[in-house]
Amino acid sequence: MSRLPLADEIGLALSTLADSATGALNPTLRLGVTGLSRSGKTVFITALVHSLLTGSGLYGFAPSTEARLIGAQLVEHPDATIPRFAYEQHIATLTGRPSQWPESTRRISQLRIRLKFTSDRITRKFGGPATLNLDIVDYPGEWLLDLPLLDKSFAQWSAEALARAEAHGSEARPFLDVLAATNPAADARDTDAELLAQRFTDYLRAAREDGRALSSLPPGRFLLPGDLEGSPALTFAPLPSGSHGRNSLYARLESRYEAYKQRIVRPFLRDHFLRLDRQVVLVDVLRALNAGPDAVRDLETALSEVLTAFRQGEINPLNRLVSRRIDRILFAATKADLLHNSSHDRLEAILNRLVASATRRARFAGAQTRSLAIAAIRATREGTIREGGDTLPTIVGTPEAGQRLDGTTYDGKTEIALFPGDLPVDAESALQQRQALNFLRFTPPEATRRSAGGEPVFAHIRLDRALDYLIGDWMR
Ligand SMILES: Nc1nc2c(ncn2[C@@H]2O[C@H](COP(=O)(O)OP(=O)(O)OP(=O)(O)O)[C@@H](O)[C@H]2O)c(=O)[nH]1
Ligand SMILES: [Mg+2]
Repeated sequence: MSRLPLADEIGLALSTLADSATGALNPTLRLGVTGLSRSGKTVFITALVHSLLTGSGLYGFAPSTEARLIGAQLVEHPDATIPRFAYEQHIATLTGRPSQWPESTRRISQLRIRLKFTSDRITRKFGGPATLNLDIVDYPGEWLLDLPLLDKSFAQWSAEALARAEAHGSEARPFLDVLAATNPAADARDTDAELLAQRFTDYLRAAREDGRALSSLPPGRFLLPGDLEGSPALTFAPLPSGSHGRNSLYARLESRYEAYKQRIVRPFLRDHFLRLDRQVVLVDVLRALNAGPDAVRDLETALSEVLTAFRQGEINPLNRLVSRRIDRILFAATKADLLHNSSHDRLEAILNRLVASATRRARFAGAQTRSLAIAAIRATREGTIREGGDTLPTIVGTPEAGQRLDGTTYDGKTEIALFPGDLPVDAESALQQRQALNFLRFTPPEATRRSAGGEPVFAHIRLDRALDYLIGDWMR
């Protein structure tokens, strides 16, 4: 991956030094939470913050079990230019009547939570409570898929993108047809650029929506444009290379591609990614298994591409000296509550298999990694049913309106117990499985349990362990 220009490097170095100067008194840990669209980022962060604020359900989080966690509080984030993670709004949605899942989010956002605790280090034990600022940054995994573009010229990226479009066939056809009728060497006209970009974006969207390609098609902002919708930096498309003049359509799109890299991708790298200390990558393995082997393969490619980003620190020697560096990565398979706990080990094994090459890279770059099957908020509970002479493990919950199983369409109000099926014992055969599995989506639970402070309590699976791995050692 390419280096930052020197001015950027120095700027980053200075700001990192400034961070660590104030950091001696109030250490700040920056935790990145990422994952492809709908992987569970918003629910994960909301549940994590909620359990820290209410001190509930944290049995596997050492500072809590050792009674060293004194309290947690949301505080103003020093960076006033980044949207705040809408924690209160998400909690209100989840605890409303009826309770609902939070809305899909499309932008980066962050939140600072200040944790007070007693250190168990002998050197600090008598020095009064310690403080840790935990900055949680929620950003789309699709943005990570853009980082490899920094190393690619327009010609290289175009060649790859066009080859992929040809292979995708029908979804790409309208784009390829417009492209065939376009002369890249002709004088540039905005209307041509807009039409090409529009068809190209439609194709990326279609490729994702049919469930086969979950992800691996940059540029990421074409699918999640946010405020940039319609701006020139997002109005380009791949073109076949050939001879062309300075005023040609080719030259125009090439310069927009470069603008996309410089104005969108690089600032994300510099201002966000390179400042993280820890990273959690959420993976919706079950959705990929639902969609079948093509989606699984696509997810695997996307994950290893996402993870090339984590080599950044290794490649850039100046960064290694002065900037923070991600030293722990947690891979979490989300929504484990859609399975009975007897299948959780298998889910972890499949996740391990999916992130194997990514893990090797990350470890090579000096980061520790771990994989966990989690549910940030359990939408189901476990039970058993008797069928014939057998007792089958079940999950009990309310499928979302419109979910279908064996010819029944659910209304979003009826609770059912179902045997969700087992994942295959062997991860490899789960990934090769021809027949798609069918995991239903469930409505969020009504939060009926209350903490000592009267706050709603959500059940979860291993959210506390995830937290312990991600921040526990900073609270020793
Ligand atoms: N059963 C169950 N479903 C979950 C859980 N977490 C998330 N979901 C489901 O997954 C959906 C997406 O979760 P979000 O947290 O919004 O995912 P996201 O990654 O923030 O999605 P975008 O903002 O669209 O990128 C939710 O609407 C729920 O249907 C969980 O712990 N258990
Ligand atoms: Mg979200």
